[in-house]
Amino acid sequence: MAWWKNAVMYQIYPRSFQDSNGDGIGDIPGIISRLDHLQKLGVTGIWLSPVYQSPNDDNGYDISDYRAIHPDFGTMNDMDKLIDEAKKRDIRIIMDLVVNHTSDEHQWFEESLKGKENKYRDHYIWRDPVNGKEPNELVSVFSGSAWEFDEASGQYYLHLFSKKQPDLNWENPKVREDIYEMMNFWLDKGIGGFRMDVIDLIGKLPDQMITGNGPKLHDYLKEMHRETFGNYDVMTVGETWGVTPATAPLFASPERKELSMVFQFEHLTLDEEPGTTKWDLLDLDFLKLKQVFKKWQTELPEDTWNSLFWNNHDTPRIVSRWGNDGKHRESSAKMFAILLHLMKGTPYIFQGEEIGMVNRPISDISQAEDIETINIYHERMAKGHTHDDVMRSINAKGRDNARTPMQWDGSRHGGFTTGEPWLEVNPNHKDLNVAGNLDQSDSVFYTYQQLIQLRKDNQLVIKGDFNMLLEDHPQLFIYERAYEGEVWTVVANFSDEPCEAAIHGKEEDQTVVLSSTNKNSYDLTELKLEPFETFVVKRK
Ligand code: TEU
Ligand code: CA
Repeated sequence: MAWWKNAVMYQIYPRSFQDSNGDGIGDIPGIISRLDHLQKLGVTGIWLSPVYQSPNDDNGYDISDYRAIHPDFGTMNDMDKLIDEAKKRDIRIIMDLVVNHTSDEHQWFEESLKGKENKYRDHYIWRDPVNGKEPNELVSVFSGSAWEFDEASGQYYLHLFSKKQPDLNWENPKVREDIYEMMNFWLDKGIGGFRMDVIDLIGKLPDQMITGNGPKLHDYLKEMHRETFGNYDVMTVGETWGVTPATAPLFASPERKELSMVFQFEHLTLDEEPGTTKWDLLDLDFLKLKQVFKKWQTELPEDTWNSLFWNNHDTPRIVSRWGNDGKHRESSAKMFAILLHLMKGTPYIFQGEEIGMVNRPISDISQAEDIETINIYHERMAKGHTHDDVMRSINAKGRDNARTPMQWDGSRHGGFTTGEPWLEVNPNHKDLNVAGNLDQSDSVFYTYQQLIQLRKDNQLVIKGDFNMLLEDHPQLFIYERAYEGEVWTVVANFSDEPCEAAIHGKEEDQTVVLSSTNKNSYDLTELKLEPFETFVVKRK
């Protein structure tokens, strides 16, 4: 079986993981110094958010040199050492591949700007004005038009993200050739694969207002597989915001020879008003959440692998979002962990999730760092929203919530840096940190460690069938995994209220696999569950 089907991945946002030289910015030597933490947790792959040369307009997702390490993070020698030190601990490094766009400070774009005759002009997407204005209505994810006017040439260039992130023109075979050459440079270093940033956008046809899932998208991915990672024992995971169980096989069915798996986001869009943006807040519909997970666990073809995640560097911390970051912080953090890690697919842990880190609210936009947040604040204030209304949306969904520095111990700045951190460490680090988790035998950390070990020890977790129970129950999230005559029942009280229920007939030969409240027996005919209490029982 492919190694990545047995893997548990850990995402590192390098800027916020561990600073080693006191400049307040996380770096690669800092990551190397924390590999033993990851080995103790039991993860087998690290998805490393970008560490390449970048002006940091979008914190590294605006790359100006794909083959150079940003000096804030260290040197290429440090990068080679990280790959090597991780490998010694049976951990592979998955690089972040950001090829829908580059930075406007990339040499290709600097050439492209020199004029219509330049050989790099068509590395990007240039269009003439229409009636003296932007070529069409395409908008940027980071607010405003997706077209930026260039006085010198009298043309607009396309940027689906910030204006410092011009979109590459994937219809140009030279672009594809240059990208594949860069990918092979990294593959030859022995990396474990790629996470592919907004990869469903590379088939865009901007003149037809097509951005995601363009007609040539899969031709490009097949070509990429053939020209690069298909020749190595590596994994690839595509970030595909609009994917469904019907279209996921187009990316991830092995016979397609494209990707290993994709990130789907359907569960993480349930708390926004349909057809609007993440800033238009909606309470979570719990029954819809269960239906989305059931769909993704049961409707994918047998050969199409799934990814599993609650958090990443773009999303608010799940404990704050749908759990309880007050008195039930630990129990809700354990609930999310148990529910996700016993499902079918490769789980991804975002840094700090393993200790139940939570959002860090701000009161003024000057405390925000993320371009997306800053832009939406000004856009909404200009449209007449109140400060409190916009700050409520930002505190609920802003990306800085995920990016506050890792909380290693209760010392100043949480042990993240001896300097001044680039982004404030959550003040709760005094009581919420790795060191404290390691000293507490029933901590969130040990729940994650136990779940990762269960996955390693039980093929049922990898291969078992999935069946949801009590789908319409308003509080309980219950599913079963069955494999070779063994059945595991996972029961979660997905609420901050106690819950009483009968969910099964009397089972004699069941044993408790895991309990978030350390109980060693459960009577499924008369359950009395505490808020967020989650447990797993097995029977033959
Ligand atoms: O994210 C894709 C993306 O669109 C996110 O920005 C997300 O949709 C948005 O934050 C939700 O409001 C990828 C990277 O993960 C993200 O960090 C980058 O900013 C973006 O692409 C551009 O590279
Ligand atoms: Ca540093």
